[in-house]
Amino acid sequence: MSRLTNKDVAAQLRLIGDILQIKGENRFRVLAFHNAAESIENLGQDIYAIHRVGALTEIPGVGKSIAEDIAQLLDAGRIEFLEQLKQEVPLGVVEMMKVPGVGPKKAARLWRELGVTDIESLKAAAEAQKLRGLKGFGAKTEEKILKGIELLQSRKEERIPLAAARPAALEVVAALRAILPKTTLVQIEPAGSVRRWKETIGDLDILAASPDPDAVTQAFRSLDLVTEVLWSGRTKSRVRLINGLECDLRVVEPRHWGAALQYFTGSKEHGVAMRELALKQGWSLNEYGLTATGQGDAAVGEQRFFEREEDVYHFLGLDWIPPELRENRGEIEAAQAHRLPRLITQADLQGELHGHSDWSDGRLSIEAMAEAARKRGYRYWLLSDHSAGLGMVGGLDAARVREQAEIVRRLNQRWAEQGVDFRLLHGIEVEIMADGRLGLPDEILAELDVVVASIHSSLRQDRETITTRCLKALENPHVDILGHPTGRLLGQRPPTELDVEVVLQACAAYGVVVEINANPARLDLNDVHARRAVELGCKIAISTDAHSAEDLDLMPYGVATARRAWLTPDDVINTRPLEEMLTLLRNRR
Ligand code: DGT
Ligand code: CA
Ligand code: CA
Ligand code: ZN
Repeated sequence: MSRLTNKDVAAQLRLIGDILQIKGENRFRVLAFHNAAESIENLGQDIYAIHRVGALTEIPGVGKSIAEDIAQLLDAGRIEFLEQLKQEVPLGVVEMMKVPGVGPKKAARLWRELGVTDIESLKAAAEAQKLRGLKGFGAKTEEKILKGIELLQSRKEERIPLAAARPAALEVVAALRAILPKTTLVQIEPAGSVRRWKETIGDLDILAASPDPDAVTQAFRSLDLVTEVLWSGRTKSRVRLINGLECDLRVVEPRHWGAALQYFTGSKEHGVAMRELALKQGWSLNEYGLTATGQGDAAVGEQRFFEREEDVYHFLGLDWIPPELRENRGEIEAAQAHRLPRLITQADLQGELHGHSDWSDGRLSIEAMAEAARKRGYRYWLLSDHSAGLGMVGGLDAARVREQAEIVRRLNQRWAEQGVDFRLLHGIEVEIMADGRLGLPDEILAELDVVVASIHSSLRQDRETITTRCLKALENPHVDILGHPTGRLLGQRPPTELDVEVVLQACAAYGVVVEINANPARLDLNDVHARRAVELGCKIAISTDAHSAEDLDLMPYGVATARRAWLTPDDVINTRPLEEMLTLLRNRR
């Protein structure tokens, strides 16, 4: 039997309460289960440890009979009473209570009188206008329920791009820091998928440490950024923000900060693996700390708390694991062997290798873009406007490319005379046309410092056609970098059918560098593909594909994707000084 968390136990008790509610049982009996669930979820201790010393009834809200249910669950993996209840009421009926506008009474009647057993059949019944036949239900109720189902289903699927979610989380954190003194708000950080820099976000999770949780929760609920308080207790609350995102806040005592941050950063899979590792060492790990199980050296029930997250990892014999790696993709084993990669950081980058000016679809002049890149500390920047052959207005033909070359030459000359350590590289983002030919002839490509090739047109070709098309382009010895390989736009356009594995193998064989496009709408390659690319022997370029000065500030999203792909500075060519980078490109085949 797998070990349950406090949260799992709470969920089972809550389910009992929910079923009793549908059965129309006494309100206080229902409340007893719901309160016990709440109390166990907020417990500062592992429930197994409490059970072992026979102290379940000492948990607030847990009486003798509920304690027996919990004991059954912990010892035998199931609660008899709940098993019986499940025979009586289908779980789908309980699920129906999640639909806004459907409470226990309605759910029970829909089930008993219409034979509706889950959300899907409820939807079908409402669409067939069968609800209005029931006493007390009208066309209005029907409509409301259908809307509720739609809302529920859209909410479930909707994930927000990180670039929309992350600033909101930081804003909440900053707003609370501004209101509360440091003595009240000892710590506060975004946790969950935002801290892991996952490319899309389900909801925001913010963790705070405070000796006065009420004050923090109060302040949180009354922020201007909050439109609706969805749920609020003393240490936990959930709100909707003005941008529509839902945001959880959890407040813990400062001595629990380390374990809580570890827990709420996730991912769930990483957390599960960490708990298994702790158990092997005789400790039960939860969001409060470690409790000795008695299987190791420490005495049963002995506890360890950690003010710093690093110390949780260190205590278990691991190096601290950067949040971007916490997806249970081998990071725990690597941390145990002290073999975690030295992940790339923004500071490692010396320049960028993909960007646009107003010669194609960028907003600024060549000089202004180059100056913007220089201001951000880069030593080089690749001007790579679109080529003709893309069916796009302003795509550059051979003559325009040569005109640009002259401008680039003059700018570089000026910086050299002024002793400025910056070099504007001249390149192109050449279109890989539908048949795999490139948008400009070879003799022009040969004149450029760096050639980025990418696909923007005929994106719906089938797998074989688009893969062959891409492979043909990669064979061209002038192609240095494959830009945003899959063409996806997060939340707007799916990736092309491209066979990424085959294309990455070709890139490795030809020495074509693969791009991580840092624009948060793209993040293309994604983390998984980028990791695979390096495994196959490819080098990576991380670039923002900037069309304006502000776009250059999107680089952290690209760096995060690279970090989630386990990349070191050595895997990325634009960490190299200019000459070394160019030599690498020249000698690659
Ligand atoms: P999201 O919101 O879908 O983008 O992804 P997360 O990772 O932010 O997930 P969320 O918001 O459900 O939970 C936040 C963190 O809390 C999660 O990363 C780990 C922790 N957590 C939540 N539920 C569980 C659970 O059932 N087991 C474990 N081990 N951890 C959990
Ligand atoms: Ca979340
Ligand atoms: Ca959450
Ligand atoms: Zn571009």
